[in-house]
Amino acid sequence: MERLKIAVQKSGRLSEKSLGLISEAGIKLDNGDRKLISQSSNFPIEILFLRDDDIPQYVADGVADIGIVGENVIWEKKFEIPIVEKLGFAKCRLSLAIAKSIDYTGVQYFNGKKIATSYPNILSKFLTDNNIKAEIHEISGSVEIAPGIGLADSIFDIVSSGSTLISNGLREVEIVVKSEAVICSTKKLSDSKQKILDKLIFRLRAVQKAEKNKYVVLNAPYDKIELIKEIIPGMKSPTVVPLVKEGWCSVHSVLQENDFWEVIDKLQECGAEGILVIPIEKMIV
Ligand code: PRT
Ligand code: ZN
Repeated sequence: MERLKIAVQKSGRLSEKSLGLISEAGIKLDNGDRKLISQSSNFPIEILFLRDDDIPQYVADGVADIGIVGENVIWEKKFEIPIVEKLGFAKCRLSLAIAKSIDYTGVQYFNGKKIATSYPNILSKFLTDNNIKAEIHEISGSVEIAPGIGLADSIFDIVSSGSTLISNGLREVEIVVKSEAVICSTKKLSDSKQKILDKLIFRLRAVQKAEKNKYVVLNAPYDKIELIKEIIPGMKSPTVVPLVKEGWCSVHSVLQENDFWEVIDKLQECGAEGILVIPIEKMIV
C-alpha cells in the first residue's frame, strides 16, 4: 500500500509538537527512538526525520510528500510549495533589533548599517521593499551577540518571548514577518496519497478544534433557559436535563476558550450555578 511520507524535524523546537499531533490523531509509530525513518502500524504514513532547513527541499523534490516546518524556513529558501494547513504552534516573528540605547526613529535608520542574520533572503526582500541599502552579514547562529562583539550594528532574527533580545541589550524595532509551523505539500500528490492527507488533516482539525473548546455543564433555573441558550448555543443547541430540584435543570454545552471568562460572567448573571468546565479530547462537527 502507498504510504504518505511526512518530513518532520529530527530534533529541535518543532519535533515534540509535530510528533504529538501525529500521536493525538491516533497514529502509532513503530519504535519510539528517533531513527531516520519510522512507519506507522495503524495508518499509511512514513515519517522521515530531517533537519528543519532540509524539509522544504525534500518536499519540493517529492522525496517527502508533506512536511511539518516553520513558514520562515520555506520563505527563506524561496520554495513555492503549497501550504495545506497552519498548525498554530512554534509561533514567532522575524524582527529587526538594535542596541536598546539607540534612539530609533524609523526604518530609514538601517540605511548604511550592517545587519547580522541567518535569514538573508527574507531580510533582503524587506530592505528592497523599503528602499533601504544596508549590508547583510550572514551568520548561522548566535546572531544576537553580533552587535555586542562589534560584528554588526543590528540583527534580524527570530523572536518569540523577546527575552533573548533583552538579555543581550537589544530592542525589537521592526516586525518583518510572523511565522508558525505549517504542513507544506509537494505540488502533485497521487489520488491515494491525497486521500491519506485529507484523512490526516481531518483528524488534526478535530484535535485542534477540541483544544480551542471546552465542555460546560451548569445548573440553572428553567425560566432562564432561553437566555442561557443564547449565551452557549453549543454545536447544535445545548442539552437540557431536568434536576430533581423543582424548577431547575442542568445545561450541557460547548464554549470557546477565547471568550471563556466573558461567557462565564454572563452565565452567572443569568443565575447559573455549579458551573463545571471540562476539557474536550476530540471534536468532530
Ligand atoms: O537542527 P535544526 O536545523 O533542525 O533546528 P534549528 O536549530 O534550525 O531550529 P529550531 O529547532 O531552533 O527552530 C525550529 C523553528 O521553530 C524555527 O524555524 C521557527 O519557525 C520556530 N521558532 C519558534 C523558533 C523560536 N520560536 C525561537 N524562539 N526558532 C528559534 N527561536 C530562537 C531564536 O533564534 C532566538 O535565538 O530562540 C531565541 C529567541 O527566543 P525568545 O523567546 O528569547 O525571543
Ligand atoms: Zn535549522
